[in-house]
Amino acid sequence: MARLALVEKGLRFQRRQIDIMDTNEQFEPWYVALNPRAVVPTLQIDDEVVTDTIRIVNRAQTMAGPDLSGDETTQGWLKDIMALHYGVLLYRNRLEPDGTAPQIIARGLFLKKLAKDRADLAETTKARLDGNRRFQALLQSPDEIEKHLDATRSLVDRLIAAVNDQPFVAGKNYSLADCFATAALARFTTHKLEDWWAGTPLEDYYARMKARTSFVVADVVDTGTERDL
Ligand SMILES: N[C@@H](CCC(=O)N[C@@H](CS)C(=O)NCC(=O)O)C(=O)O
Repeated sequence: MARLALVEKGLRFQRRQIDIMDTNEQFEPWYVALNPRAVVPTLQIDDEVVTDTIRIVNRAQTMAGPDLSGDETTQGWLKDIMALHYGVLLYRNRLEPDGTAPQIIARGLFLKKLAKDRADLAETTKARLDGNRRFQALLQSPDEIEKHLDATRSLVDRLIAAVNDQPFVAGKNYSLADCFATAALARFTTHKLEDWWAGTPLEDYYARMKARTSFVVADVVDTGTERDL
């Protein structure tokens, strides 16, 4: 989402990939100094450090380049698309019969060790361990999983309605809402959910977004596994 906004804005930037899967680079002291919650993404502009995707894209929007502000619905779209539980989509098909996910359990063990080894990260690791426990409980509840799937599907339905009578999600012009919608649709495609919008105006919309140079330049992927994201 952030990369798409920077590319669509025509900004030159240096990309630094943080490996949050294998080496857990997000907890390296140099990165935590930039992003105290130890999450991606982070944008640095000279001495200014911006964290949180919505803040990053809005900051990018203030810079020179095309106006990506869209209409009065843009900020609502950013919030709603960001609020979906992407982890549920990723792990719901990888559960053991008892509803546990090996990757989430391994993550819990990693975080416990990190909490022991890195007193400097006490607050961060505590919040993450709580989140990990909540996530494990959620994945063991089919009703909860269904609730998040329903929320995702409702958002897709709202996107279908939005692009039914206008070319872009937030009006006549390409906006930040399209950066978010494109990245979300790419993720849903990775999880093989394209049937949700097949034969609707959103199919044509996503094809148009994929045909934009930014899709390739920002390295948006809609196939493969989470390691390819
Ligand atoms: N709403 C935050 C979410 C940040 C976030 O949770 N990032 C995830 C990846 S999508 C992350 O860095 N996770 C690292 C980890 O789980 O340790 C934002 O937009 O910046």
